[in-house]
Amino acid sequence: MVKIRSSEITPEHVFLSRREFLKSTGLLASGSLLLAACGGVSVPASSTTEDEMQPEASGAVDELGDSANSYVDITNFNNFYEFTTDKTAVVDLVGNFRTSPWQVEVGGLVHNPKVYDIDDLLGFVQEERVYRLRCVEGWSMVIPWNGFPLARLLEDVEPMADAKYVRFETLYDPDQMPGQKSPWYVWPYVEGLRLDEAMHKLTLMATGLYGKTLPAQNGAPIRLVVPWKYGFKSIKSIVKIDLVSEQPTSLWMAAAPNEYGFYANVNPEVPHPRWSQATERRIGELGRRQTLLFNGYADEVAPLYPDMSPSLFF
Ligand SMILES: Nc1nc2c(c(=O)[nH]1)N[C@H]1C(S)=C(S)[C@@H](COP(=O)(O)O)O[C@H]1N2
Ligand SMILES: [Mo]
Repeated sequence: MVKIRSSEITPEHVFLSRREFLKSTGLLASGSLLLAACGGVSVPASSTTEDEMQPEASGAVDELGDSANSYVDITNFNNFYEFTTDKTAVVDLVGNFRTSPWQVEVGGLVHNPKVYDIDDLLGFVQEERVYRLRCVEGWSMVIPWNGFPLARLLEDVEPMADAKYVRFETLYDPDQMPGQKSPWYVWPYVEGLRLDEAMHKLTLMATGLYGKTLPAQNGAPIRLVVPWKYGFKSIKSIVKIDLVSEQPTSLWMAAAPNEYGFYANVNPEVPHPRWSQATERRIGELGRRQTLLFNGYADEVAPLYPDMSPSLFF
């Protein structure tokens, strides 16, 4: 598995720990140096060999020609704060997570509210989508998901005319998800999309990866994938989906409103308040690559955003 020095990644949660520390030491103003110091620094040799980095299903590439990350990479380096904020330890904590039975309740402003068993959702025609995932922390992967367009599910429940947004909720079960005992966040994890974003053909409900059942650490049994937005929008282990008239408040908006907004569309020219978004570290690669507008999906999604207002990019 690819070893990543923690100094190369700025965790989304540092504002709750390191930030308080920096404030108290008067170092906050130079906080951006934390990441800047990592750029261009050579990466020490690790035990990873080229062989280990080959994707498991050979030939999985995204539409830009980039190879998929390996199954090992994708399942051993995760953000799933319900378990832990330590990306390399999530995999060790999900062993007893129960993903069956599982139901997803879809309601709110719809004509046809329904409670779906996971098997009902696996009954939607499943496709493979090889997508880039760009975390706001500055790392990325290419992941071959299996799943179905969220649009199919929304069509099934028939949104009402006044439904403007979709609100998603992760399971709340602190006994199974020890991270939910952390007082720093308002649980459960919540995310949201505008209805037209949710209906977009790229917006996926993922139920698997590499043709296998979705691993718990990647959001089993079903999670959202919105490839042109920062990874935190792609909410895991969903139990509830509501069509609503007002813009939902996500977990990250509530935790740090000055750092995380509703849209979170990827834009290399709009820095996070504490670090640049111009480049990213593709897991498994040395050095950094340029981040692309809308994470490389501008041709598909630009029509959603005719005004390109700054509020779309944080
Ligand atoms: N419920 C929930 N969903 C979540 C997260 C989380 O902590 N909890 N982390 C998000 C973040 S920050 C990222 S980058 C992606 C990571 O997905 P992966 O672990 O499958 O690569 O999941 C997102 N979805
Ligand atoms: Mo992330």
